Amino acid sequence: MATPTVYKNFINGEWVESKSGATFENRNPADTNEVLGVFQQSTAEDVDTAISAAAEAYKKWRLMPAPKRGEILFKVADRLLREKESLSQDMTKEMGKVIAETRGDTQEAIDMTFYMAGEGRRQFGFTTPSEMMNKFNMTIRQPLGVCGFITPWNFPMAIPSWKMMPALICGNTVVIKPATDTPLSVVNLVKICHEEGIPPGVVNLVTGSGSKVGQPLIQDDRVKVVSFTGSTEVGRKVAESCAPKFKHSCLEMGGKNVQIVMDDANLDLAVDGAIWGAFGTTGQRCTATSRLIVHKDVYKKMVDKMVDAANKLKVGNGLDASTQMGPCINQGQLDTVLSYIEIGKKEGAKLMCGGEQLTGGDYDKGCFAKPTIFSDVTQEMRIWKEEIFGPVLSIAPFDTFEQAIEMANDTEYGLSGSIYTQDVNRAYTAMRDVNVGIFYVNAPTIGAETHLPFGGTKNTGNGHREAATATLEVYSEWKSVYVDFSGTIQRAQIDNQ
Ligand code: UN1
Repeated sequence: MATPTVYKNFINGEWVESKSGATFENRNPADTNEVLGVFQQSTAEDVDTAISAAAEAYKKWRLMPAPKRGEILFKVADRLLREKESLSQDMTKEMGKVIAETRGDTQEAIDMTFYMAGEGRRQFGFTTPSEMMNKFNMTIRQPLGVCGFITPWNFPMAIPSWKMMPALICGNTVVIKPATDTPLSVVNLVKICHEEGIPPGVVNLVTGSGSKVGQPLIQDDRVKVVSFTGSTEVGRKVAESCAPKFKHSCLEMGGKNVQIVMDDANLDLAVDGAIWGAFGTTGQRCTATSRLIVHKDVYKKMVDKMVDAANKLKVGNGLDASTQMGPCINQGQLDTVLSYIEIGKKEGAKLMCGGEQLTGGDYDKGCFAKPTIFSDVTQEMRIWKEEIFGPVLSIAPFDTFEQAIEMANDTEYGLSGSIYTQDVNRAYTAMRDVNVGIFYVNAPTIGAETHLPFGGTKNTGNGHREAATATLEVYSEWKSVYVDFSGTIQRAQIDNQ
């Protein structure tokens, strides 16, 4: 077997080894014998060097006119577009999701980069009349400094781009720690940023574990903004470590997303939506559909159709274009999925299909689970309440529309929700009353677009949004500017009485 490529950290415009001398392997979850590369097992010392580089580079980068920063991002976006296929192939190998989906992930990064490049000529503030004579008022956005990013493995390039591109266009510099399961996609992204003209020190990459790299990154006083995507449990710790310093943090965490199916819904469309929402990305999206609630009059029919469709899904290596669902990201995640299946069974939910690991032949090389459906799930069950992050769907019946809304909101999370109905009044009522950050009518819970705010209510987030112009609030602060050209002292609230 060929010796695997060694990938380095990227600090101050150079590829460098970790001072630790230690490395870790990145393996393909569809074939764990395949090592995709060896990455740096970095430590606090490497993080410190990267933050110093970012802090130094900030002095110049913040002063580069934003449209010029945008010109560089346009080049980055264009290059991502040209290399979309190879980037997506790399991503499927390290993450496992099917090639059509990794193309979508790369496309999401392209969209975000083009979008934020355009923000170089916007980032609008406003002017407003002063309450005094001969005085001019306006607002401008200002960057904050070094941003520290901890990014997940389920969207290996899209989510890093959601954080990096707005941070850069606002004039901040970046240190990113990618998930240990998917560092290659971030190496690829950072390499392109560098080669297309992002100056040394503006974007830095340090690979390694949460405890040795993530923690020192978020605790460093020179890091002014922390953006994290991952579990609610870890997000809470990130928030706690940012709080004493009043460090800004943008947290994008768990979901337990619901699809409501009314009795008047187009059932086949609802089935397509729920299958894609639940089993797309092997259920490993924060927006994945994990609860399907169905009006009692169409419940049996819907459950039967769902089971039929789930049983037909072709599970396998994502590089095969005919595969519809890839593996779980790693053995640990597969174990979590299998343990939730046991929990569901013990709690008395009805296992309708799946319910086990896929074995035999090539399946034995990877971390494959069968698409799993439980019906008759009740609101006390753990599989109703807890985020599983795998191909496990819970289905439950409801009686009235009001009950459906109550059930939809019966969760600690609030990321995404959806309703299938032909009744416009119910669609709008659900749109208003389901407590989530993203809502769909006659569409699945997954599939957000980059120019709309992305994020959730309750334990899903801390009030911030990623994507769209909403994310500029994370990466810039408002400065209100007053210019007095009266030549006299004018006292607000006093001299204008
Ligand atoms: C995530 O699951 O972490 O809306 C992100 C979607 C994708 C992004 C999901 N565009 O499903």
